[in-house]
Amino acid sequence: MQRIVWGRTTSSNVMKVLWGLDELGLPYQRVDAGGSFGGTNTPAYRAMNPTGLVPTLQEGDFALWESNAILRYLCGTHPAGSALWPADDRARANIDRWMDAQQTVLNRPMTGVFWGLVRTPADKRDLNAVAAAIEETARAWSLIETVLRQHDFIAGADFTLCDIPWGVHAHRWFGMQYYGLTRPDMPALRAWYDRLCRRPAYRDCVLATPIV
Ligand SMILES: N[C@@H](CCC(=O)N[C@@H](CS)C(=O)NCC(=O)O)C(=O)O
Repeated sequence: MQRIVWGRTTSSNVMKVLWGLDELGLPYQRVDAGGSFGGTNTPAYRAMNPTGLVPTLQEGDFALWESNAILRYLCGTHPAGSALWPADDRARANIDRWMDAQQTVLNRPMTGVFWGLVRTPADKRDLNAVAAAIEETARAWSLIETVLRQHDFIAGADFTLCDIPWGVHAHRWFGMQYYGLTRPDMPALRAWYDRLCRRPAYRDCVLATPIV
């Protein structure tokens, strides 16, 4: 069965799905969509994904949107997924909780930092607003710093599904140009990011894409 990921590689939410597919060793085709590629406002695309956003996963006549739901679906339907998303209820709930927190706690302030620094033209850049967003984003990252002081990955000793949503944003957090603005030092977070950088799938699906 043909598996298609709709979405541009520069989208953090698309990166999550590509990284997850690579970790699971699942083949797929990718079709550029969203951003300057467009294509997300057509009736055919909206029938698959009524939000008009990316990514969308398509497998035959089945289509799924919401990046974290796609990651869980991929793990749930493939044997290798049990290492990343174990069946044990409490282990799984812990992973799901951290995945949700990326969307509910990190995403909004992190978007403020990323758009303020990267996707805003230099003459319109508001460094005071970005500094406030950095402060709020750092509070979100400090949740991760706390658990990473106890173990190598977010949910425990091993890499699991919840490292993916946060890991995509870690590359931006460490890789953006800050124009003199500072971030608090978080050594456990940095060590975890360095650990992720040694994973081939992270290198191919996240590090290889410019922060734009
Ligand atoms: N909660 C959704 C958010 C999807 C989303 O906001 N996607 C952005 C890219 S990261 C998008 O489609 N932006 C418009 C576009 O690229 O055309 C998810 O996790 O999949």
